[in-house]
Amino acid sequence: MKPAHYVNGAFTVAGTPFPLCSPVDGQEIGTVPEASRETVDEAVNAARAAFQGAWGQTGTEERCAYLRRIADGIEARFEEFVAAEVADTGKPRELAATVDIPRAIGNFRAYADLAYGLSGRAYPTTVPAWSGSGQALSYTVRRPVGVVAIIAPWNLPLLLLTWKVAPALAAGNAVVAKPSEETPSTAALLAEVIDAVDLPPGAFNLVHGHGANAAGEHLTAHPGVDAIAFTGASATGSAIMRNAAAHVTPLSFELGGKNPALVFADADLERAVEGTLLSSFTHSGQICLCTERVYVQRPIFGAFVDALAERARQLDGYGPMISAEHRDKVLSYYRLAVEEGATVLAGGGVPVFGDARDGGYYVEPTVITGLPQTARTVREEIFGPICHVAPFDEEDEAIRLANDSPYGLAATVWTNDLSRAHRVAPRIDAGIVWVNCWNLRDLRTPFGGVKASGIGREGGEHSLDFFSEPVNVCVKI
Ligand code: NAD
Ligand code: 6OD
Repeated sequence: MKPAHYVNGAFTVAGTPFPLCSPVDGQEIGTVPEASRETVDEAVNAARAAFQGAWGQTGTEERCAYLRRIADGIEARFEEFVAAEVADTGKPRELAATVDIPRAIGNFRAYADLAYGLSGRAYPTTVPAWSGSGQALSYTVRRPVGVVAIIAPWNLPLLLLTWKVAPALAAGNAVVAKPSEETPSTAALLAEVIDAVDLPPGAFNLVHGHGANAAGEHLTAHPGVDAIAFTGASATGSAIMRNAAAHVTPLSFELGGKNPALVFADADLERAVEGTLLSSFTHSGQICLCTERVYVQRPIFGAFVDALAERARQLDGYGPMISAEHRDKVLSYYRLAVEEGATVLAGGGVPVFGDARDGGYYVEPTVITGLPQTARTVREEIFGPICHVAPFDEEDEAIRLANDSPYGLAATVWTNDLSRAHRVAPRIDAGIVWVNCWNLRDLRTPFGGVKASGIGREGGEHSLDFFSEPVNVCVKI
């Protein structure tokens, strides 16, 4: 694999190449060009020219047609996209083929529909005597923000990139996108699809490379960027914010999480166990929405924790951590948990497969108990297949424990008591609360976090709001 930058409608591999390694066996599978500051400049300048030129002249209908053609183009190369996502991330093919790539296609179709269906507001206004009396009409139109920088992480590479690219283009912006250095391949394929649908040159640009002191930082600190949409770690968000402050660049941030699950004694036990297995271990815990803290009401604590640990021990076919560095971070938390006094009920180490995967970055699905709420393992985002299970007695206590976190992205509530579900959900510090389910995503709904988990909301009209500026026009009649 040799992913290329896409700048001003042309592919280039300018820049020092760095190796791309498979997380499955650690072997090199390709090289990626590191975009220099000059390449980033070219991309931003191309985006500006497109915004002021042909792309800026397009109407909503035309842009929505482009989005639909991009969706069709990904669909036509579906297997290639799936293979590239699996190669970069090591995730099970099933996940890429049922979530990542279909959702990327869905993002373009959803934003074509949403942008086409948008309407402005109008306010008939009575004109005061001092202004001449009579009537006026105030109405709101949207205009694109301009050149937007989009920075994506490695866990759901194409899904999360297109979740921003689709609304940004739909709203009429010109885009410079940077995927994670760990997972550049599906973004590079997306550039090929976009090239094939003849989007005006410069409307979409793609640069590859690292973050700090590299392409990501050159892009987000660039004075020619009018808005930044970023998904990644909270610490990276702080670094981007510092750079963005210099130009007061608007930000949309989807950041880290330490998501709680609350399991009440009235819940369907089996459903709660299977749901928690899914929410803690899907993609080996490398989804920002994954559960890392489980609070279970005391009467069912023993039965729940035994069943969850048993099911975690049975898991197979799971994927690796994205990199050796991330595997080492996750394993350092496995060790820390024990040092902090945890009881390990399942996993806690590195699996031995007896094949090429032993050269990869796997860790075991892990269930622990026995830590105080103050333990670092319970407070810090690990982003791996581990959850800590603790008991609680009262509903208020469960809510207090859930909210006792610097993060506030997502939460899951397991209960058969309808009143309890409605009572508890809005009291949790989170942007998304699932009741008796997890990661059920209607693309029209708001998505985002509170506290250190983010700034703003994406999803549905929220993304279109970020990627456009409302202008109020007041006409005296
Ligand atoms: P990361 O923050 O290390 O990297 C994300 C992206 O930012 C990459 O493209 C990287 O190159 C770039 N980057 C890094 N430093 C930068 C800098 N100083 N300036 C500009 N760009 C920079 O995150 P990651 O390791 O790729 O992803 C895992 C993290 O992302 C976890 O914390 C996870 O919770 C979070 N995440 C959040 C969401 C969400 O929707 N809230 C979704 C997925 C992942
Ligand atoms: O499904 C989505 O729309 C979405 N934004 C998922 C985010 C997952 C974070 O890792």
